[in-house]
Amino acid sequence: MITRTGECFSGIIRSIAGKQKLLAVLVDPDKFNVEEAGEVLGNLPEGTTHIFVGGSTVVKGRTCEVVRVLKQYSPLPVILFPGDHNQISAYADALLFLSLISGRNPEYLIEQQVRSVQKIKNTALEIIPTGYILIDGGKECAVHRVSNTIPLPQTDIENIVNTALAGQYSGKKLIYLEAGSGANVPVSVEIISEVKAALEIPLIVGGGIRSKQQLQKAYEAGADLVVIGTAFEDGDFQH
Ligand code: 1GP
Repeated sequence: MITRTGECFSGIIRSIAGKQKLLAVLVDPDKFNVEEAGEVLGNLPEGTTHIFVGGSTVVKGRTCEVVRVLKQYSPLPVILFPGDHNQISAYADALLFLSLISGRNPEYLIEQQVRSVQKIKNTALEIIPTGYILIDGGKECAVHRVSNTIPLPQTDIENIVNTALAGQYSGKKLIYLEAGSGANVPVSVEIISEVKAALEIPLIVGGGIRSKQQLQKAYEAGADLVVIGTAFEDGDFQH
């Protein structure tokens, strides 16, 4: 019998209760140079609390290699944020068990999840059920292309709030509002604040956040955890 600790999720809950905002840097395994891991991780933005690992399309086996190196160089929790069932590594601390609940494609609502079970069931990975909501970030993003689902328009706030609540009512432990990697426009503060006001579970926001001002605005609107990928890769968020 495998024991799953639940430490990552309880840590998130504790931080929120203590009014601490959380920051995850997203590592795309295909773009991460393991030879430079020490240097890259030495440049994490101030206040980084988590490392997320994932990409829309990743070469098979690459995630495991990258996660092992990240664990070697960093004490931070490493959480899988997989684009598909091949991006699962037992060396990570936790897995965002994502369902793309803004879309209606069964492949990303349940098929990928069923296919991942063989890879998860004999590991001690902490599994965190997460409702993943794709929102229009002003340009076609990889999630849109790969999942073949249409992002929700930023103007349709009621539908976004209802989708987040449907996720909570279905037992998700986190909701992730995603504008897409490299989005032109991040999720608006209006959306973040309305979703946050309706939800009782933690809220993650990512996609297109490129400056400290945007990060601060997302926190002030109610994001509990913000994810930064492209801006960190481009050196905008290094300290
Ligand atoms: C993408 O939300 C993340 O899944 C991060 O997006 O690369 O735009 O920071 P960026």
